[in-house]
Amino acid sequence: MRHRLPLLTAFGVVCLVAVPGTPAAPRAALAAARADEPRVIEVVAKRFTWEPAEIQVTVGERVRLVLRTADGLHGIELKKFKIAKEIPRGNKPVTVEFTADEAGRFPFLCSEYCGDGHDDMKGVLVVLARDATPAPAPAPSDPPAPQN
Ligand SMILES: [Cu+2]
Repeated sequence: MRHRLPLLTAFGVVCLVAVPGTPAAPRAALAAARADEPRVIEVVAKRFTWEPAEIQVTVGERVRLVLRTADGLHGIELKKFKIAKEIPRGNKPVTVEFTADEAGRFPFLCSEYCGDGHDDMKGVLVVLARDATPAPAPAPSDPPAPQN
């Protein structure tokens, strides 16, 4: 009966090898994280404009605005998405994040008085409906059915 032990050991090794490898879960999680990454848009506030003054995103998109001032203190106010944030002097940007969950044109303005042109310091966030973006040409359909 001594010869049985090596046989059992061999059987065990085969079983271990036959167990399927770990599923690609980490890879899937990484892909999901990438899909959640916000669209990052850099915006510069300066007397008395926004650059860019028009920001375009697509409805449903997660948006991160990285805001910087080119001169003194400004602030962004985008009521539609409940955004109000000071943009302090200096090179350090401030960020705001939101989900553009409704299509339309939404004005934003400067919330900190910055001089004579302050009231003209307006921008607009354009949230495009999904079907408003140019779609790729449709793939050629199946050949027409034979006519009888
Ligand atoms: Cu201002």
